[in-house]
Amino acid sequence: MTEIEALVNQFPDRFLWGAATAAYQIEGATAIDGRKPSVWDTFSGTPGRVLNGDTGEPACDHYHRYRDDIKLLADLGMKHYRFSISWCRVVPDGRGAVNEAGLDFYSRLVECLLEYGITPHATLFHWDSPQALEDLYGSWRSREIAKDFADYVAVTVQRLGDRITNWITINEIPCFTHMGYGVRQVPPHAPGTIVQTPREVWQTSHHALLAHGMACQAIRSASPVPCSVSLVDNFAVSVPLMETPEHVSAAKAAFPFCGQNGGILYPALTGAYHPEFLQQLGENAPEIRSGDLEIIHQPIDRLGFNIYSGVYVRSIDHDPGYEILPVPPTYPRMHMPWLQVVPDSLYWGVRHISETLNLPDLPILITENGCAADDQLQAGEVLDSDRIFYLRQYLKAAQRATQEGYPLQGYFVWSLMDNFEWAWGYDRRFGIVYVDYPTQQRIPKASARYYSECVRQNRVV
Ligand code: GCO
Repeated sequence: MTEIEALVNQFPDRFLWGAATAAYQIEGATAIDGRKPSVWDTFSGTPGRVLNGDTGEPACDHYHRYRDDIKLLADLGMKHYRFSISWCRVVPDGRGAVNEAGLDFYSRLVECLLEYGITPHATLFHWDSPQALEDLYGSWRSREIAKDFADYVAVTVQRLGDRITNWITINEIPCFTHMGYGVRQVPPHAPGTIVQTPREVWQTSHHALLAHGMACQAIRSASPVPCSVSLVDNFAVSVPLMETPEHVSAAKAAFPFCGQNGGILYPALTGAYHPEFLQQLGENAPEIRSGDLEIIHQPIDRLGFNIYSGVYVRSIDHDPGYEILPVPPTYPRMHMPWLQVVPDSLYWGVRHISETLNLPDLPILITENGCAADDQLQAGEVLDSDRIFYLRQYLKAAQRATQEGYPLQGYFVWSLMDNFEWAWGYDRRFGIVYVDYPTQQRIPKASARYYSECVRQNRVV
């Protein structure tokens, strides 16, 4: 390595490296040991909802193969692992009776991670809400879900909190609310409920914010030891078309108005919906009861940032002073319609938290970054140079953020292995490890070797 390479590509000491997965996407075993259906079982079991009729069964059969998968993680040199706990394994009806067999599974999983010296980071909700609560009160449409979620969280943390000290309340509120409920259209994500007004959709994300806040309180009171509490969001990132002062200002001005940022990230991190954003929502704004924002705005120890792509913004000389640019047809993208390659989105996402939201001391973890590629298994190998290209660019953006002193503390690749990619079923592969579904064989792709080497050297290779 030349001196320049060392300087340019090195991550700080103690940078945390890992891989991420989620319960419904890998576990399978959907109907054993007391687990009851989640909304994703119902959704994927409904013809026409998921590509090729794929369901969460058997996924990667991780429920039975977790020991081998953790050994694989260790072989790849991972020191951190982000996974999710399935609410409907632990409290199968969503409220009430606790299922010991469900908790036991996660207990065994954590034991195994610790045996290999891998630190667990547990997400308490990654979209698989109990179907029973959908039947009872329409899950996220009801305020009641926040309390039920907090109760499940308390039980889980009481039981596992001696060994798990990195907790994530909820993964990506925009996806299971704004993509799970739609106005006069079939929403692509579970529960897939068609509602009448955007206000009803905003109400579901407001309830999810409340659930996050109450879960933070539940974790802190239930944990037997000091722990770290995070929210994971996939906030939309405005990237300046050029790094000149006027375009940077435009990107900052646009940030609250990108995606749902002003109505999800802002209340969670600042304790208020972004005022102009709320004004723009007008009659579509959710009902916000007095005291809600205090509950929502809990102190968190870190922000988890899931980043795949971003939007370019330029400065314009008339109101509102910025323009969010459309994506040109030939813009490079990976194997998903929405997956434009915008490596700078990682850097700018981190910087927006520090500067645009003015939270320079809030540590950030990249809790997901990765891509789908049209992987070909040939002669026992997957030579996914396209995924390596993607990862290298994003890792360079991460390294830049650390070098400039932004509090980016770690990176988890999405995903450890190919898995159930929601409405796309098994058709799209995001893993650094190939899963041959008929045999359940795991085959590390070239990108797994690549990533493993970055981890080993603590730099972009
Ligand atoms: C996400 C999800 C993952 C997806 C990944 C690729 O948090 O969006 O956490 O479950 O599989 O993002 O789409």
